[in-house]
Amino acid sequence: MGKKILLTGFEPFLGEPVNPSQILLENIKRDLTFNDQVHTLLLPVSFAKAPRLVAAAMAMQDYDCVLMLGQAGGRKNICLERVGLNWNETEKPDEDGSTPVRGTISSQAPPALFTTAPVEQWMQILKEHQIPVEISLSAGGYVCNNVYFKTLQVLGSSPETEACFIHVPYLPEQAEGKPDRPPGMELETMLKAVKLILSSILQRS
Ligand code: PCA
Repeated sequence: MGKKILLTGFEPFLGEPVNPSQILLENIKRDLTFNDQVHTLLLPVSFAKAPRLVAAAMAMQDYDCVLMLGQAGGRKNICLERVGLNWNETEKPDEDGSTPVRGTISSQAPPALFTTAPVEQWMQILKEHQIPVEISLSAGGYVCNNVYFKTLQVLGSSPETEACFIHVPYLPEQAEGKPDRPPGMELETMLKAVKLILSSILQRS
């Protein structure tokens, strides 16, 4: 039986017209190479809804990997997130208008959960293709980290599934209008990175 991957991305948030992770998701969804084996799921930027939608998708099907994409404006590289922190810390509301209280996500869980995905190997593959990439030790304190942590928590009971969060920079057109001139990355480069990682997972025996 072929491997199955759940690929998630996010809707735009905090006034941005687009979210590169949504565009990446739509491109993969249209790509016949991945059609059968990669299921896509678009998430709202909501502390309440996003983790539940991922957990519900995981309960419907056994996935070999849950790969989550999100935008991290200001970063310059593709960031392979190693850690989901058991902590919410943000002053920015989500798209439901809700701002979580600063503090632990789950009192019964450890302070951090680590990915079991082979992020060093993925970094190497991307570097071989001259794609700017790094392993990051923080997915932030907002919705992405929250979903990542909760997904790793769900997976605690099924170690045969791996999960990893990948943050991507702004697209050049998002970066352009901003006063602090944050870095941008071409969609083509991001898409190549995601495809290389998907292919690497699907080819693994
Ligand atoms: N990035 C945000 C939430 C949605 C997204 O794409 C984050 O890094 O938390």
